[in-house]
Amino acid sequence: MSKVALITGVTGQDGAYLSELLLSKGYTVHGLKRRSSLFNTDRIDHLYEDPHVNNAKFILHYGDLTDSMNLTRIIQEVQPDEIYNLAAMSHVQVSFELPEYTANADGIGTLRILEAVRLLGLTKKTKIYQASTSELYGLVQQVPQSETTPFYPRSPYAVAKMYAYWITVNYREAYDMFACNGILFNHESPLRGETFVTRKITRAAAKIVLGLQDCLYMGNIDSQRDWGHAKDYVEAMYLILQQEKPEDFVIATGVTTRVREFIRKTFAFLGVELTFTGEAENEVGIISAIDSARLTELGITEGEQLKIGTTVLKIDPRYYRPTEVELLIGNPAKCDEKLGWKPKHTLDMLIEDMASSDLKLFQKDQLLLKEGFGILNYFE
Ligand code: NDP
Ligand code: GDR
Repeated sequence: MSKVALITGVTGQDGAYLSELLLSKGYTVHGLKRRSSLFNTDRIDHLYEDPHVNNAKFILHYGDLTDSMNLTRIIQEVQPDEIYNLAAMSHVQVSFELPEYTANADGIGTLRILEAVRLLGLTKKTKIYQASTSELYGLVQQVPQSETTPFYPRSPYAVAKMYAYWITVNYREAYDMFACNGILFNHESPLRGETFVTRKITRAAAKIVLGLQDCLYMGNIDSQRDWGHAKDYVEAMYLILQQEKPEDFVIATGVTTRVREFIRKTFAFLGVELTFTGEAENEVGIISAIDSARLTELGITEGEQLKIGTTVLKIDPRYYRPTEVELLIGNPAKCDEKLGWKPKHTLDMLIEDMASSDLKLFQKDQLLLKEGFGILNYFE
């Protein structure tokens, strides 16, 4: 009998990679997706199976973390061996604008799943993975951050996730459930949501070199993040639920990088050298060299504004957060020792993957525009 997994947040970045991984291991995968007025399954369309076919291995259900009855019914129907609770309002800055909803979905949503498993009498059958986050560490207490570092959350998102973290620990201890937190540091990919910083940068850099965008507007480019590749991180999620004992794990690379360095490396990959000048809100990024051979190698038809001396990056305080998390660097000692997990991608490999994927995406748009089909109309 193949194992059965239920993934909440299946339409998100991690949901897509985790579905691929579990299907490749022979699981039957049930996914919870939200109703939306437009299709929201782009990231998992390649996994779609016609529901009219018998023995489908990938099955989607409408659901929402704010609806207890819906969650209880689906868990009852699916009888999962493993639940991966990945659904969340996951944008830190947006959580300042939607604090109550974030608390409901990200905090109480986790309780709803744990309680459903308990009430349905599945505590001995169903293992639960909770998507916890390095944002819990917030204001720097000690670095590198490990499983024993104290939490100091700095956003409504992080505070909601802190509730989710502790309620997972509490249900494990109170009801002897196999419920674990993966405290994952930032992980990115070509499937990353467009408004997270890495994807915003790789998209903008690709558009700028193709002449489809003039300028990239950024917030705090001095914060530091421990960035890994989402493909590697979903393997860690799986491994956490395959352990003998339920435990919480930090998943990180152990390397931290400033946002400005991510920007510099992305442009460099695309053949453009950026130099930063000025202070604070007046800081700008200016093109200081162009590697024409590299542009040709990448098939880039240079945009007209791609000239030395052009300003392509400005700071917009609109993107500053009311409270910022300045420095994240994880200590991966425990996941290395107990899970045997190590990241396979370096930061340079991640940037290459993301920037080449976005370059291809916008080269297609450039071609369509040249042939008179469509207009560029992306909200940033
Ligand atoms: P995404 O934002 O890409 O995906 C979030 C998913 O949750 C989407 O499928 C979204 O649906 C769904 N969702 C949002 N609100 C609800 C709701 N109320 N009910 C049901 N589904 C909902 O996030 P990631 O894939 O990057 O992250 C996965 C999880 O891991 C999240 O919980 C995130 O907070 C956490 N995390 C992420 C890290 C990262 O660096 N990526 C690091 C640490 C933790 P829709 O597609 O309809 O919007
Ligand atoms: P983060 O990711 O807040 O770490 O949360 P994000 O990519 O949004 O920000 C990283 C850092 O970049 C700075 N920054 C900007 N961020 C965005 N989004 N847009 C900008 O224009 C910009 N300019 C500078 C931010 O201030 C921040 O310091 C992510 C999410 O996936 C969470 O769900 C997850 O829990 C954590 O990672 C770990």
